[in-house]
Amino acid sequence: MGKEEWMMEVIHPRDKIRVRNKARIIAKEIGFIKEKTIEEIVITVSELASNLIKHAKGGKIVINSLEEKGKKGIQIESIDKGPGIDDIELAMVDGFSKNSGLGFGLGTINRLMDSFKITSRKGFGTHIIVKRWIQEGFEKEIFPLDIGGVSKPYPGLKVNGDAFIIKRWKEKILISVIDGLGHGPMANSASNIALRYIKKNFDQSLNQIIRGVHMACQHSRGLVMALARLDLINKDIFFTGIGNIEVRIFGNKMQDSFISRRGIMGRNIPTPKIMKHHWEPGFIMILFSDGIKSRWQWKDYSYLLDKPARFIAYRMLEDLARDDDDATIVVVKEY
Ligand SMILES: [Mn+2]
Repeated sequence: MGKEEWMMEVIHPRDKIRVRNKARIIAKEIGFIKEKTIEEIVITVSELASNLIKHAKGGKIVINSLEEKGKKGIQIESIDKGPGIDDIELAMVDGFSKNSGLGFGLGTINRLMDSFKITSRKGFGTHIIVKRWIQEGFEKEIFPLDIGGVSKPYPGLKVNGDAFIIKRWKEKILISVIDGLGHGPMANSASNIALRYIKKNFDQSLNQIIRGVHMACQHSRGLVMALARLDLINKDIFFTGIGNIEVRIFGNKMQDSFISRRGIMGRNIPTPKIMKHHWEPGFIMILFSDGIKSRWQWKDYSYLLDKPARFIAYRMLEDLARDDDDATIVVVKEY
């Protein structure tokens, strides 16, 4: 299988640059042509390397070329003897925002690759194997959307009162941005209740989710939240929300902005209003909490349109995060 194995120890942040560059070269040698695919392979390697540095005090990245029934592909392995992963299922939730905020979820790597295998034993380390094939025989999605978000806590704090979740299933995607009132541990525990509820009940109606989270967080400090459900077959977006999470859509010479009805989930909420929007080609949709300054224009960021959604979100967060709140931004665009 593995024709030309390449291995590197990854310990120091500078090693990341070397594995990124090497991954790009190997991907091209194997025959990957599409810049977008190569970029996704580089992102995957880069994130695996970051995880090794951050969570395992280093480890190994192994890259192999694959050949199977005339198909060619790349295999990337990450091997460490670190502390292992407590809750693989939780770590795999696509877009699950950890308290550390800027960590790329394993769910994202899972989505970028054709196959993903992880074994982890607490105290013994983690082994991840991912594969990506050239010219996959099927489209992974009916309507390929690139969705990425970042969230960071109030400057200087370790826990984040904001959170976001991106859940894909069948031909649907649910996105939620959550802001626990204030910041710090109480805000964090409020938004965790919402995350847990949504993780379990992502396929309920938007109304049911609002009501369910409202009930679930009665004894918390309270939170505000926005939900967007994308229907990938009809290309429709449905929104709802309570409180000031803003959703903006930019298209060719158009712009729309949605602000949810006032209220605090867990305390007092009005009947949620569901809004619908049809997704037109070239749209970009941005959801953000009030830790992001609201006075910005897409034209100042439109030069980033070709970059991955998460990269755009990261850039905007860097630019626009207020210094007195948790901040979250999620970007939705077409591939
Ligand atoms: Mn806030």
